[in-house]
Amino acid sequence: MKKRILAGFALIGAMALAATGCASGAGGGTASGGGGGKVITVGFAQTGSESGWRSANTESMKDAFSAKNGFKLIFNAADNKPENQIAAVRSFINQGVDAIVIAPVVTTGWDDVLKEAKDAGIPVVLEDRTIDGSSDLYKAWIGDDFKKEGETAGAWAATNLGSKATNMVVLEGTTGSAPAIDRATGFDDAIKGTQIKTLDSQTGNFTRADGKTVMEGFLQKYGKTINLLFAQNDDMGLGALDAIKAAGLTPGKDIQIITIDATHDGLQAAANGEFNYVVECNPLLGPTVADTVKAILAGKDVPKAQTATDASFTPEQAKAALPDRKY
Ligand code: GYE
Repeated sequence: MKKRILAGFALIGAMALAATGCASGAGGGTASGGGGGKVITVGFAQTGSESGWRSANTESMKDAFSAKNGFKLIFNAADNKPENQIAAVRSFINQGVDAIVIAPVVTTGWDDVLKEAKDAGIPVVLEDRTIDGSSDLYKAWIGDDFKKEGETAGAWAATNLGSKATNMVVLEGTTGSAPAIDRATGFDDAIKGTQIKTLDSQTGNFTRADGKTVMEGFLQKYGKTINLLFAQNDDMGLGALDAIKAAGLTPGKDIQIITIDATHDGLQAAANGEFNYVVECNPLLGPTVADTVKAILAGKDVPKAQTATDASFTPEQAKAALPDRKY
């Protein structure tokens, strides 16, 4: 059991996670759902449904927080609006849930509502995205290393394009979200001192539709001078493919493309030669989040941060990985 929980995760922090894996075995906690085989009620405040990554993450969470595993899940998708998400968390507090899990849309604005949860004695676990502010306000975070993903993407650009004059455009994720901030930092660090110049960088909100629209604008403005697109997720890159083709250019050749997520559709675009490099971001966080919630409610110590390990794919590697791709 322990091995399954930890597979693919690097534990940061000295405390080992001792989870039990079945609801009836999670006894010992004082929270109502923490023991004695009682159903554990969990409110999950998801960002929305902006991308293929998000669909895979929602599915993983719903599977892990299933009735079979001893949970009652109250699911909310905030349509990527911070105010909706905070309202959802407040409603979970009012309903007196046993635990709250949040995939924070943005990093800021969390202090008040997280204090309210703490005062109500409801533990909060963050999944996927991180927040700014005191780490006393939540018990644990489980997610991916966005800065490292950006660095991996930028290192590929630096190695393959950095020694010749290269004009890059960037499609950013949701403004103020941890992955948009940290992927940009990681990428920029990695291309420092190279000949890659950023012509423009705008948000495409992690969606295909906005990725296409913003890329159309870039193409109108900069035309054939663009050599490189860094899309901070697959979906924006996939939307941009339509814009690039409509402009009579060949994606992957006239404009090299780097994306992050490595969903099935992203890897397919790489296998087709349209994406040149794809960095993985593992969305299958549900089992680790569910086991962490159970451990907290059972009064056990849990690591403050658990980070998934992420691979990266050239077109050849994407071709090889596709048949077994789970999302
Ligand atoms: O990369 C993007 C999604 O927070 C890591 O959010 C996640 C990001 C992911 O919409 O596709």
